[in-house]
Amino acid sequence: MLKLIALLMFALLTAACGSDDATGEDPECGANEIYNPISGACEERVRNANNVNNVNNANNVNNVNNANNVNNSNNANNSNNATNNNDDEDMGMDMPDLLCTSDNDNDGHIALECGGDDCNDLEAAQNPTQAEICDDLDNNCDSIVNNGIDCTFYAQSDQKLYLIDPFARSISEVGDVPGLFDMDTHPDGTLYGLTTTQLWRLDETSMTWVALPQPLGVDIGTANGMAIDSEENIWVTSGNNLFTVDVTTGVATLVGAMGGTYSSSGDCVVTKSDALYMTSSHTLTDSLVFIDGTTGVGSFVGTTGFNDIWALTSAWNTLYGLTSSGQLIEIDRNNGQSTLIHTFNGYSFYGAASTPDR
Ligand SMILES: [Ca+2]
Ligand SMILES: [Ca+2]
Ligand SMILES: [Ca+2]
Ligand SMILES: [Ca+2]
Repeated sequence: MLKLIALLMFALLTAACGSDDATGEDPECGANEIYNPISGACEERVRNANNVNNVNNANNVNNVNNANNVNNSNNANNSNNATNNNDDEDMGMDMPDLLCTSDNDNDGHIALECGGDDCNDLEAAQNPTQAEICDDLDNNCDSIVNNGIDCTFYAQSDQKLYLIDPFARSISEVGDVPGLFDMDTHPDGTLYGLTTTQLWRLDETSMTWVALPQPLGVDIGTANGMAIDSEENIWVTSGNNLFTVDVTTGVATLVGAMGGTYSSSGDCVVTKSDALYMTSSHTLTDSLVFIDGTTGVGSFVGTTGFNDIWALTSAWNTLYGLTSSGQLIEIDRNNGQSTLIHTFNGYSFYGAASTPDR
């Protein structure tokens, strides 16, 4: 009896295991057959494609194949790109390639967007081998304009000394001045300043102004313009007259009258080629006047469109003017026509000075 019960349990277990056979394999099925637990019979394996699991597997296989196909497709494209950039079918890549074949500004550098290193292929003064200079450009293509160089000149009110960067449109106060009407830089780098009766020089060590041994010595009236050329001549304009001042003694000498109705409005300046100019208030707006340093005779150049240009300086091949109302302007020395660069609100400029190397 016990044995019969045991045999019945064995039969039941065997039947249970057979129905739960995860693999569907049956040792009595043929090599190309698989046991179907639902029908309870062996069936050809090909028919098992209908089995839900097998269908999923087949889909998975298809998906993998599809994924591979996509990759293969990409690989094929990559291969095409690597071997043939001028493939006619790849229009998106062709346009920059054509541009890349030329150096538009002829500075020897291909444009950045074409794989070169020229940050501006339309400006020859900009490329990685260009030295940074004082202008409005990032010459060396490191994304910073005028970095690593000093692009300032001196400017003054009647009491304060400033440094102005005309490219950054910035101003900073660096010291005091003793009521100067104007100033300029000597070729040796010393800054000289002028009052109506005295020449001064700046001791840069102590940042204090020192009066020259003697007063100007002659009545120069309301002298308001001063400039120093490369031969150490100090020029002073006052009304309609031109003077020179001895840099050692500080004594002034009359050169001559300018003639006409010219009247120094606030400053004179020498260019790097020692041409002497001043602004004159004899016209509705200030004019630019050329002065012959030998005779003192003036020649009208043109009107500026600005009033009270009390400071002039020549730097970086540009003639700058500053007005009593804080305007920074650029003056065309050929015709006097001027453009506003920036207004420093709250400032009143009396003089300006650059250095000889500018
Ligand atoms: Ca270029
Ligand atoms: Ca360039
Ligand atoms: Ca730069
Ligand atoms: Ca620059």
